[in-house]
Amino acid sequence: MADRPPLHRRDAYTPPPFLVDRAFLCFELDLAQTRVHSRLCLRRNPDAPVRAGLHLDGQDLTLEAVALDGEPLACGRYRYQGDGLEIHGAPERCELETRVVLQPQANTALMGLYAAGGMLCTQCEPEAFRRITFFPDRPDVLAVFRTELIGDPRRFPVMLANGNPGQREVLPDGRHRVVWEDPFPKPAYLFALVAGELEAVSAEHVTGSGRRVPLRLYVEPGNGGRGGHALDALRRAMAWEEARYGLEYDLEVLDLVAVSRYTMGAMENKGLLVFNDRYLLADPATATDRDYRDIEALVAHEYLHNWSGNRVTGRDWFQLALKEGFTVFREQQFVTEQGWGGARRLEDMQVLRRRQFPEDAGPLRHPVRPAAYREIENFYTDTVYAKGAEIVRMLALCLGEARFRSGTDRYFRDHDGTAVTVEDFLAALSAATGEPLAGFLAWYDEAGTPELACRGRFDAGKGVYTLEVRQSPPAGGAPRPLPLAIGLRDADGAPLPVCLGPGQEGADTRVLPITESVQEFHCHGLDSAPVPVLLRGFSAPVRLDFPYTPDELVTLAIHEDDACVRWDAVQRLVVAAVSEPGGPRGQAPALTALAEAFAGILERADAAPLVAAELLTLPDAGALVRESTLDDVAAADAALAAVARHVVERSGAALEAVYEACGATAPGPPDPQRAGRRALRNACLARLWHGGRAGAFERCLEQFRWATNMTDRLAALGLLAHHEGDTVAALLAAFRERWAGEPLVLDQWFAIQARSRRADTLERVRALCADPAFSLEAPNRVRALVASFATGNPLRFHAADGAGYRFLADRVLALDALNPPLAAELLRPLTEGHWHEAGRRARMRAELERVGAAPDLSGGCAEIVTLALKEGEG
Ligand code: B3K
Ligand code: ZN
Repeated sequence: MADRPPLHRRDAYTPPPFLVDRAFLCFELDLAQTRVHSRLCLRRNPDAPVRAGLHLDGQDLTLEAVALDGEPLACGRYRYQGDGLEIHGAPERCELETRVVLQPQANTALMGLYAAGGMLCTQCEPEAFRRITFFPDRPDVLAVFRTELIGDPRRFPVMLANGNPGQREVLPDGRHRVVWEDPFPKPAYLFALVAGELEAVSAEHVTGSGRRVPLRLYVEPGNGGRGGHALDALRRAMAWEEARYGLEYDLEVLDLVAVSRYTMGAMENKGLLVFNDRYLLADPATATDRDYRDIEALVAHEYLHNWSGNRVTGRDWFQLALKEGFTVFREQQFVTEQGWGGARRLEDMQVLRRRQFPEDAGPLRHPVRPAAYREIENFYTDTVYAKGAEIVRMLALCLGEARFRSGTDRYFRDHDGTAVTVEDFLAALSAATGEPLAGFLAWYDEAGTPELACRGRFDAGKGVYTLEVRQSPPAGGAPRPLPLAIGLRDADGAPLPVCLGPGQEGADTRVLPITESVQEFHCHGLDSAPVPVLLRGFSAPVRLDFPYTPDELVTLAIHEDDACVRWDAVQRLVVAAVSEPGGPRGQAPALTALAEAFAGILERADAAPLVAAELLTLPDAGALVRESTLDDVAAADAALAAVARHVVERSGAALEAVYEACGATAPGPPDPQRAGRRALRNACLARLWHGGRAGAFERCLEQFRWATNMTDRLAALGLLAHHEGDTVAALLAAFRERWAGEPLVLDQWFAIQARSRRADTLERVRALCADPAFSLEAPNRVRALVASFATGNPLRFHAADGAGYRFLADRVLALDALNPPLAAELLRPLTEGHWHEAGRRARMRAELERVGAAPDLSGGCAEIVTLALKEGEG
């Protein structure tokens, strides 16, 4: 294994020795060789306790010249090695000029400045500005940037950077020059530039205070027609933030750019949001409902970062959740309030339960605010993002809407233009509300998922139902504060008021403040023992233990209004059904109850079709292995198949009826109703297919042939692709030919085949790796094929002989030389051995060891291998 990167510790923070007041950058753009001139106005930081020397981060830069206060520096006055530039004897205030050369076209890591097709773009978060020029590349150094771009007008007719557009001119040599001024101090990770032949789609937002802000979305020529949905979402997000948080956009223009070669989803650079084109461009012919929804959410997310992240940023990367958790929470609020309601909250819960809880229980677990890291790229995780958002949600729920808003007002006002910590955030909320919130620090600083064990007892004489709540914090820590939202229902599912004191007014939902290890709550005025509805709206990210009977779960699954509670009830029934003694056939009560729940869900599916679609979707074998006592994927898959058959035996006709009733829907951007009908229809189709309903294959064929939109077409093709034979082979070939010119659709073609249940899928995936349309240099394609196989096909990825693991490890090794962050992401499924029986566990471990032994392994992959192997030893 290569040398591991050093360990960074949160408690070792020291303020930067030098600050940068102004940064003047000039780029002479060229795909092969870009020259960067930088002039930094530096000054010693009066708040730095130690008088350390001047060090600027820099990586893989070809240094051509360096000057201090106008004088070229002799060799002995500076040292450029490995991680940056050391200036000896720098005065208290100085101007440092450097000139470096970059090779964007050779940059396959897609960090820093790189070429994507014919255009140039940047990605700097977290630590890639140092691949562009020398700079104190840490988020607590905020500078005012002026960026000058010079380029050939034929190759780079459009040249964008952060801030407001300034002077523009044609130079005597024919190149053109554009100046961008960003008046807001920002850390280097928010720097961006984009240049190329791009087409703009424009719109406008008029802010609450009456400023007209032109919005421009830049795409490759010909793609202009696909930007409408993103621009519409952007305008809604801008208006929403003004109304909900009282915050306006602050620059004269706002630009968004779609890039086809982009490792992540998007980036919130100040005034210049850059997106993976998959999350920006959509038209009714090629995009699925999922695509439309992802675009709406991500455009809002990046926009909302302008305040939660840009105007107020984090002091160091340990505080990443300060901007990400808060922004994900605000994105969730926005999407929910755009009409997606409970369906979005259910998705949030699924991310926690399906991805974050396992992460928090595995070898890569870490606190929302880690105590230490080696490679910060490895910490853009569900824990930081999704659990980080849950903490903010709990704070908002505990404080109530108005008080939470007064707290966020205070936070943005007091910390505008600075880099702060989680403590500062909690202190601002506390100061504005008078509420002590320090207890929430444990949520940020301790890993693991707390468990709430609830027990109820009914005193028929008094008509009182007592709920006892016991909290077990992970690793035996102190109890954490959390809001437990509860309701009550009678045995038929009718809602009962919750009265927490004799004679008190009842409410449908009450939020119980949990602060101790054991607490009791008394619900008064009841005639009979109620069914408790616990954790409504998934009010806290905890595991819930309650001894529900199968009948009670059926009641909740069918009659409860809250999507999260309903989904939880169905999952409990599924886990119970596959674990029942004697297998899932026969007189098994959980299985019978599950079938009854499905029948009831289908009956009232109309009311919330998106939610119903989720309720009717069974977990896959991988999720089941994590959530039940089964540890053999093949056995879990077989158990699920048996459950699916039983459900279809009981509800086949109802599934067909709902399928037909949803009917074919017109194409077009999905509103919740239209998307709901399509999702429900496709969930029914999947159930019929998995449950072996006669005629299901033909129904899939029919839907595929006559689909008017990509959502229905891909749903059908995804099921058909499980089949061998000429009919399906011909369909797949025709689909590929029809959509060959649409990379985003072609990604789906790769993904569908990677997820196929066919016994020869791994062989076919290997063959697809050699397809001319596949490239390890295209992140979207790599995810479509390799990640879809490793995370979307548990049955074949976890083949007992370990061939799936070997395949993944080989791809990781090949990719690591090109794009280390993506390689580290792909490696993660190999760290999940602890869920599996000994054979698979050993095979995963062997592959991890093989990856770990690679001589030039990146620091990111090395960190993951080390953590996973260390855990296995224990
Ligand atoms: N802040 C970026 C993520 C950067 C990831 C670097 N590997 C996008 C976002 O969360 O909005
Ligand atoms: Zn973000």
